[in-house]
Amino acid sequence: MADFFQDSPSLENQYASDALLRSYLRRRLPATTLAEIEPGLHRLGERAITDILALGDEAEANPPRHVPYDPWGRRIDDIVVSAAWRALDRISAEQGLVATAYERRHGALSRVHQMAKLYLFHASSATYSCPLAMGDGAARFLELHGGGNAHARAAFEHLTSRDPEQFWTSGQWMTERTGGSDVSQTSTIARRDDVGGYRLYGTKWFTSATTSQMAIALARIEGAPAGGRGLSVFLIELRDEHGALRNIQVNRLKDKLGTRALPTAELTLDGTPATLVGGEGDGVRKIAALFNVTRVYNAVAAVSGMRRAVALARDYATRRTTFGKRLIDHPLHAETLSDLEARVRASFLLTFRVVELMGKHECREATDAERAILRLLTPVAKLYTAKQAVAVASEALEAFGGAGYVEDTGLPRLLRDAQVLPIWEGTTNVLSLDMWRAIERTGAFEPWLDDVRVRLGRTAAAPVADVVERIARYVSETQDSDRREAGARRLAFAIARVTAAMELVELAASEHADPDAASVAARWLRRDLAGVA
Ligand code: MFK
Repeated sequence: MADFFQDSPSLENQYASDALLRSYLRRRLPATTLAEIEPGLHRLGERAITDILALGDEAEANPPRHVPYDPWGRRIDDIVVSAAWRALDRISAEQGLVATAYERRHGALSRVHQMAKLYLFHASSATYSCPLAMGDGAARFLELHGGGNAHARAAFEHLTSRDPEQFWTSGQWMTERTGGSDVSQTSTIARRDDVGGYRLYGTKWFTSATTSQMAIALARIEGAPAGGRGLSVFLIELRDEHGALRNIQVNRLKDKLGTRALPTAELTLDGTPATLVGGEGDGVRKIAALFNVTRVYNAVAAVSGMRRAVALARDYATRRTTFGKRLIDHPLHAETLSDLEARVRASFLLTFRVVELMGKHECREATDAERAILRLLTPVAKLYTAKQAVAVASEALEAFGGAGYVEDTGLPRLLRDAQVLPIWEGTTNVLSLDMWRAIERTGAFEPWLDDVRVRLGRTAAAPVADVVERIARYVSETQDSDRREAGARRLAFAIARVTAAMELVELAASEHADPDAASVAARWLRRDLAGVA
């Protein structure tokens, strides 16, 4: 019997081989800006398949460990992470994965630059993108609400530093045992101390990136009213000058389905010193500045993971022979891969539309209408891309047959790590309701509708026009709140698909389109818009 060994899939430079990313950047960035940043993206695209990938694999193979006591019985609650995890932190700082957004060297387009870097980094990073997401969200929160507070200013400088010795990431401590969705039930109490600060008492149930230097936490100042309005936002520096946790006990690390390199813990705060930021009360509204950033990271992470899964599946299809020809030459397999490619592209363009608006908003260049569209599309992009990420990862694993189900291929991780994306940072249903909140409280639907109609006037996309009018009728005719709630997810998906359709069609029609842009847009209009509203 002849020996047969299957070639393993391999990856090319993640920037050079990503035709969509490159055509998107050509279209969106002035030529001089692209010329300036492209060498860095190319280098990062190479590192994403060499040293960063190796570090991500090493961090995954050496997950964090909780060491509650030192050898002599003192409670220390050390969380030991791998050298690789620490190296990913250094690389994040040096690459300016957060700093790029705040230096604003390219004005509003700095967010596009930064998220393009994150997109290249995430899939190789064993989800180091999580501490970065929360650090970036914390930076944005402090930028908006920090005022003249010296702690807040110092923390902002650390979060946005490129110096690995100075760089901080942050936790985001909202979730308690009562749940991650209804944070208005937060039971952590803040008591005033005698030096003008606060001490926090309570249990935080799901704190990701617990090795970060700081955290942004919700707590209720003693005597404040119940509900979200009675909550305030606090900045915590986790360790004292000797490195000891400040009255924080690590109860245990979570044993999670995926993101295994990422330390996620249950904590008890027992008099933890904290700085009130942004004044008393309205904590949920204020911390939204943070979680609206992490939701965009979630979407970028989703498209990054999808891109990786499809890149591997596509490469494998050129190496694997079945029934007398390569997988890629079987029309049904090729059709399956094209379908996945369309979903990645739609998700990417939807996400980067949000990134563009976010950059404009942060640089105070967004119009009222653009701010409203940003408010609407942030939950929509998060929920839609997260669901796509799970579906695409699952289909990509299937494209490897049994190998996709075997751990040492590294492939099952794609699915395990995707599954967190619809869960954290707001589930699909919670975010669908957030979309309605944006429509009802911010009047965010009409600006979106007007924008799509204007763009439709410039582009031939009849199927989109038809769906848009059905969505408009649905929103104006659905007044009953139970019916609104029950249909929220379908509406969110419809808005996502239409927004993606516009982006796909416009990119295909532009001089910067890559060779696949037109066929992907046509596929989207023919197949993926059908029956959405
Ligand atoms: C790689 C990617 C990495 C990501 C890493 C993350 C790891 C971290 C793990 C976690 O921490 S997961 C925890 C995540 N938890 C959430 O995201 C919370 C999910 N739940 C919600 O989002 C709920 O919708 C919400 C808690 C906001 C509902 O709370 P309430 O108290 O019922 O909200 P309410 O009363 O409707 O709104 C309070 C105020 O906030 C209102 O403002 P006003 O008082 O001025 O009217 C709202 O308009 C405002 N608000 C709510 N959501 C907003 C918002 N403003 C802007 N944007 C939003 N999205």
